[in-house]
Amino acid sequence: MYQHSLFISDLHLSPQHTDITRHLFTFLQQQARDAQCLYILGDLFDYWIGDDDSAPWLSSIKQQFKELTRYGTTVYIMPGNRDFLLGTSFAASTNCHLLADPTVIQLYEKTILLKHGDDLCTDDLSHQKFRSYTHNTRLQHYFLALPLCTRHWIAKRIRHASRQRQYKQPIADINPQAITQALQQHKADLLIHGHTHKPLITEHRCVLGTWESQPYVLRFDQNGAQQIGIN
Ligand SMILES: [Mn+2]
Repeated sequence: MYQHSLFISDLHLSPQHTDITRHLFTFLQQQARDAQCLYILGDLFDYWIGDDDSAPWLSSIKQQFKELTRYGTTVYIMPGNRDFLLGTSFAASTNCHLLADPTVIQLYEKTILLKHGDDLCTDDLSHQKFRSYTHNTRLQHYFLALPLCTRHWIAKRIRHASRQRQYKQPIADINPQAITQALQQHKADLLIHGHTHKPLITEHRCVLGTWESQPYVLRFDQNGAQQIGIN
């Protein structure tokens, strides 16, 4: 079998949506095992309060990722705007590799820029302001020092406010100029990102879909990118 890579993002896993976790496990136990690499481009989790969260529902997820790596698939995880606190302990416990946003990879002689995508929504000023707080390492340090229950409480409050905001105003789209600039800056042929929940495959841009309605998997091989279903 020739080699290929798979890309997913925006699963928004949570203990409430067990159907998405079930789809993920099916995928990790089947198609993902045949791939050379699996790239998760942000928002695997609906929110992440720190790698020390030992909630029982997380242990089977970690186990499934670890199991996949035993089959020889290399798994890369990029934190998104929801799970930006995913860290090295999570990576170690799952045998996955953390990916910085942005990351540039080479696949089949193409230079591919990987991003979550939220920082390309430059028209959404309130998100960019919020992002500057969440990426402040000192604030992250203070947050992670709080007791788990307090962190849960804060994360739920933020999620609630964000959902109410999205109800009034859907997730902003990427600024087209920001895409061109990012491609030029990284001398990349193709940008693959998630976040907007508006799947798209074009010559220079692939947008991954959210798993909230149904699983979305992008396969990339020597023939280029295509969406595949899960069994
Ligand atoms: Mn996102």
